[in-house]
Amino acid sequence: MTNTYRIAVIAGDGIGKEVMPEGLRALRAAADAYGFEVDAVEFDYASADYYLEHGQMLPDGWFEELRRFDAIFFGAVGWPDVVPDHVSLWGSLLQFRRHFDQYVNLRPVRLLPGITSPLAGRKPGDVDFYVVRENTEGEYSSVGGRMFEGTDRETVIQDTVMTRTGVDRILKYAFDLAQKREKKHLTSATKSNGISITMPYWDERVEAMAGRYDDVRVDKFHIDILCANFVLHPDWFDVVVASNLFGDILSDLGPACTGTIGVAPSGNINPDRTFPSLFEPVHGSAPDIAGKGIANPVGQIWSASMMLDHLGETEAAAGILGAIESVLATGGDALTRDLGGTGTTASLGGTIASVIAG
Ligand code: GGG
Repeated sequence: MTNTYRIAVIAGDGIGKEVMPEGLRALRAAADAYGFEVDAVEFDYASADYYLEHGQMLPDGWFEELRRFDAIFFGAVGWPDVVPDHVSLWGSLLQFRRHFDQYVNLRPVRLLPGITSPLAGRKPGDVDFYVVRENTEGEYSSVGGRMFEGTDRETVIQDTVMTRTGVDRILKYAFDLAQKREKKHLTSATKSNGISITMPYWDERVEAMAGRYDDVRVDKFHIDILCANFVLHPDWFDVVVASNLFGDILSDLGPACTGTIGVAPSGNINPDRTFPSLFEPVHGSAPDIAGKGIANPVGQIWSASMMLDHLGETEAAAGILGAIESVLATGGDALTRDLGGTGTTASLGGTIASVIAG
């Protein structure tokens, strides 16, 4: 019997609307080539256009509507000329992550063939690691407030929230991942000298978890020197686990060190599968290049590969990644400008889809 996957498609804002058609083209090419079906339903919410019309980012019934899907395929959110960035993010993507308990944000960092790393002398294979970002709490809390607004005593407070359940479950995911990999090496990021309550707590939980994984080598770094080491020694890393904010920063820095953030994918994963997981490129809506048709679609296409892997279509997932690698390695006119080519979003997406089709 042929498997059919129900996918909720939300392109969002800016270049999300341009890279999403290429993600779908790759997904459909993989479905034809590997023998499964995709039932993709597109939604216009989680976008500035929807906000302009409705005064909110999501309709009231979004949770019941989206929970019935096997996965959510997402583009990008943010159009600050229309909606302040914190309103659009908290009104959409962060609701999905929290209500669907997508507590793992898994972000591969890999130097792909054909891409010149800005780091001298690095070649594919030298840089191949995962950032595992805590995705439901931490610094991304809405706990806090403003007082004495408009006076000299104006005061602004925002708390970081770490729960034992929240910290332990992301550490367990990261340790399990490290244990499955060849290097079996886990790096934990904190800033426990300066942030003296939550970050030492994270370190304590790392120590406790490490006791259950004798075969995993553990390093702990402060975030500042860790950023320096991403640039100086990206080959040191295997699985890097970090809080919500630090993980977000590291997962932009990592792909930048591998040439372009345009290729970076991510999975917002609910490992317990109680709700759908969400797959999206790491990049945002990029208002500076939106509407020009030049955005790199690889992050969206690679996210389709991660989504299929999560759904159990591992051959198709590998097929998409293989097609990305072979097109990038061959180079040529189809590549977008950030990859040194002269191509468009559609030319690169079309070339990758035709390789997937075989
Ligand atoms: N496709 C990812 C996206 O739209 N990101 C917008 C953004 O600012 N995200 C912040 C975050 O991932 O925490």
